[in-house]
Amino acid sequence: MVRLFVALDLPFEVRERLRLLTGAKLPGARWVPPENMHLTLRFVGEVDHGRADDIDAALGTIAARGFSLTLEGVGTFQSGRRVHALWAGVERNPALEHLRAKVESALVRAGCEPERRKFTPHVTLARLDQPDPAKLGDWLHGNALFRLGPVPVEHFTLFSSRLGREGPHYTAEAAYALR
Ligand code: 2AM
Repeated sequence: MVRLFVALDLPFEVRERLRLLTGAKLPGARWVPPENMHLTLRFVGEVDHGRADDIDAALGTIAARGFSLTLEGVGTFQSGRRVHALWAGVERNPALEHLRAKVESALVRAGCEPERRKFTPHVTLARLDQPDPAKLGDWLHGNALFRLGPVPVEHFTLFSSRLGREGPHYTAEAAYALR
């Protein structure tokens, strides 16, 4: 079995700029290291190797144009009253939505269950465990005007993920060009 997701990897300079948002003294935050930063198009989860091959083949048939995107703003994900992640957002982008829709139909063709959750494009910057509300508020306020772009998108990537004691380790299994 292998744990997969489809994502945009981010250019080195973009991850370095995002790194400047991380590392603040925010008790309860586990900051994502720059090498792990990405924009998820679709989480797949655990599949067997046969299904992984089908996914790779289906993603390989996608024809879509390259585009650019702009990262914009910061925010949090919450479940109930628990704030569990900090992210950088993405300016509205029809080309990104179009690519996401193509990835979704390719995965369904490859036998994956349809994704029912709404797509909220973001780059996760930290996972949170009971963060200090005042410090979290300061961080959100201090980075509210964050904006970075244009970021060129010339391919998308199928990643595998291994969960280790030090956090997840992502490996690019295949990249698919956009032209
Ligand atoms: P996140 O950035 O919001 O945490 C690899 O785990 C990627 O898949 C992460 O970027 C993660 O999004 C995303 N993902 C989406 N749904 C997930 C799930 N149920 N479990 C783990 N990761 C998920």
